[in-house]
Amino acid sequence: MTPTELSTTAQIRERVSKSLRSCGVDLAADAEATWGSWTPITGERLFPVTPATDTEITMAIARAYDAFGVWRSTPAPQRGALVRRWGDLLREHKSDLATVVTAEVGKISSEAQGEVQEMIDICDFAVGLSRQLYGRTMATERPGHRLMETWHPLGVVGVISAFNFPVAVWSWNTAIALVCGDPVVWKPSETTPLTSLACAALLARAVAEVGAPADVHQLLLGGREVGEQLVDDPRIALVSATGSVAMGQRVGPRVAARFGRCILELGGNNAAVVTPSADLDLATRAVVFAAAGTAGQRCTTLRRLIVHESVADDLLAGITEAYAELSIGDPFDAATLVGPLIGARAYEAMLSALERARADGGTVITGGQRRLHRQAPDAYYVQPAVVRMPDQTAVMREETFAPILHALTYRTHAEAIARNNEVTQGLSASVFTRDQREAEEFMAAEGADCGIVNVNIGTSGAEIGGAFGGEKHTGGGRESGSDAWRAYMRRATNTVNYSPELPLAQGVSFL
Ligand code: UN1
Repeated sequence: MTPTELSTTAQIRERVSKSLRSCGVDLAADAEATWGSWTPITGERLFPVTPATDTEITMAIARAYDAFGVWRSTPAPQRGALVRRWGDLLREHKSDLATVVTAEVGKISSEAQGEVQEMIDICDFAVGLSRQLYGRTMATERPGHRLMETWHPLGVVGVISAFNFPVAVWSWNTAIALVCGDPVVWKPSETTPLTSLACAALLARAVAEVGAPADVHQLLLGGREVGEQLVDDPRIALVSATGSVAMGQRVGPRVAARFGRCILELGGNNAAVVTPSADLDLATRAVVFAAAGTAGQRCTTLRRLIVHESVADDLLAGITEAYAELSIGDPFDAATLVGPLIGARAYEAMLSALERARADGGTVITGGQRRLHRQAPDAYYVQPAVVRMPDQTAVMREETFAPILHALTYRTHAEAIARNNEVTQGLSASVFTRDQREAEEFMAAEGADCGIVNVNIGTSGAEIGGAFGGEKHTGGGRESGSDAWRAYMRRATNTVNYSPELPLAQGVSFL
């Protein structure tokens, strides 16, 4: 498609500063800072911001830890009242936040709005949850006894979030942690400082308005050193980290060594199986959104297409046709479907993955070219690519955070499931079929080994009501809906004897 004119950096700055002011962020104080925010739309600098110093990091953790003392004894429905107010403010500032997300991440407006909607939705969920932090009462083997469990706040939660979902993932953790009675210390991606300032300002306003402890949420801008302090500090009871497998491999053992808890949301390398009975039109649309949407930069992005040999040519022809129609350009333009990659490294990773795929005998059937580089030499727009692969080679087993869809053919359903499962990552998988037997097999114990398994929808775009996360090298963590809240609380098993006797469990006799 013909590329549109890009917004200028000055225009983006103007939009961002208007949105930030509306959210209550005043950037003036940071005017001299050397660190800062960039926009992938033009590849140019937006605004300088100041990272936290070591002392500020330590003090923020200490303040959150002190706030825990008050927050854990605040009744959960009152904690929910904070999240309700925060959700109202998010509704009011939905387009402000979406503007900053688009500016810093390059996500198209509709997806940026959708991401803010995830925040609003998780707030609604968490408000309801604040009256439903249920424990069970179990049958006890002893007369005159009661056996039950209670759920208590856990402690301070450290949230380390990634650039690609700079607000949603933080809000899943924060809304749930807050109703569970846990203060939050947030280290956002270095790529999205302005987005996080806007989010933190709105939450701070809600905190002040409802009279919650002022230190219940702390934002720490900075690089790796911030994350490392959160990982090593014993006052951080739970580290919830989203990022690469390599990051998780560093974080997991360090937190475990001090017996802290971790929720890890790491890489995905998600596949869709398209069977002979699939509705090919529907599958094509779903595949194109899942593979090319967000410029291939979701952890749930579809990266592997496992298609039955009898429908492969038809399906790939349809996908290629749809790819040719994708408008690539300014994510602020309502007609754009694919915005820029986050930066040069993502582009280089895409080029090198395509080269490796070719060397393995793959054929690039569409895409891979850079776009708009004359207009914006420091920005990285690409034509999403589809590569037909002869086999699931090494490059296809790795996650490349760019819009490359690798396509393979299969013959039997069992083979398709085996292909889905033979990578190390286990986040999300889909099957497109009208055959109930195939759909059920794909979701069964011997089926897809991922945390999210879908039928007739793509691998991305999960709703907040379900638990979000994946198996194997994806890290095993679960966030967001269902009973993911339990990871943010500690369970106490209580046995109460209301009889005058002292019967011992397992029939043991003593004294
Ligand atoms: C991520 O890419 O880190 O399911 C999160 C989805 C979104 C969240 C993705 N709701 O695609």
